[in-house]
Amino acid sequence: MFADGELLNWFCDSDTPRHATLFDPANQSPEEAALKAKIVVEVGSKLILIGGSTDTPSDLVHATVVAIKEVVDVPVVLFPGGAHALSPNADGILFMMLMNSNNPRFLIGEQVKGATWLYENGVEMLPTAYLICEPGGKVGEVGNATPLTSPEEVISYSLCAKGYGMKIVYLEAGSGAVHPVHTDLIKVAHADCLIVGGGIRTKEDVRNAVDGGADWIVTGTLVEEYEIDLLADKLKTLILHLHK
Ligand code: 1GP
Repeated sequence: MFADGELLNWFCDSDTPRHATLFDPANQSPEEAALKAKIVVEVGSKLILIGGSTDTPSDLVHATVVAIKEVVDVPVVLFPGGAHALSPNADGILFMMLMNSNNPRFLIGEQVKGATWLYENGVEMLPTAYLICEPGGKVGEVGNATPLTSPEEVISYSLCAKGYGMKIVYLEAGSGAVHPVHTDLIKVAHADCLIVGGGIRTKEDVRNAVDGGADWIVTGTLVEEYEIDLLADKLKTLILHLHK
């Protein structure tokens, strides 16, 4: 779909905020994920992210990527919990450093494990600073992160990411978080391309993130919670509020 290096340009180059849908392959069959992916793209989602907890095997991730790629015409990008949850058919990967982790495994360990495989399989790596913000949820616990709570911390971490040449910063409240990342944290982040996710459920949540400067809004739990017939309407409303 993209020549090498072009996915990053596409990812970062937009005048308007966009919506991404996250699927965790552990939470539904590849066929069900594909059915839902088709719908979310039809109502305006511009990117499919394929997540994966620390124990999701690569074959399930791969089957989900393959099934979804058959039915959508938007990029399908990995958003993995580690070097075990990869697929050569993905268009790219959020190649993340969980910068506020206290465990070297999430700072550099999993990345080193996966880098050669990704290079050899031509999966474009999108350099991404992954910052867990309060409340942080399960990913904060598993990733052994100290969630960011103050604008000063977000400024320091995002400038540090800039120094490393990372164009993408992902502010994460945690999947299913009780509340999304606070706007005060979003609006101070330094990033060419800012992703905000975790706990986004309402149009107000979407507006808060966009008004703070988000380029991408990610929702995951929502797609899993809604049955196929209600999903389109719910998501349509959220996507509409990206541009209000
Ligand atoms: C998690 O940001 C994503 O990594 C999505 O979060 O599941 O709460 O939508 P939700």
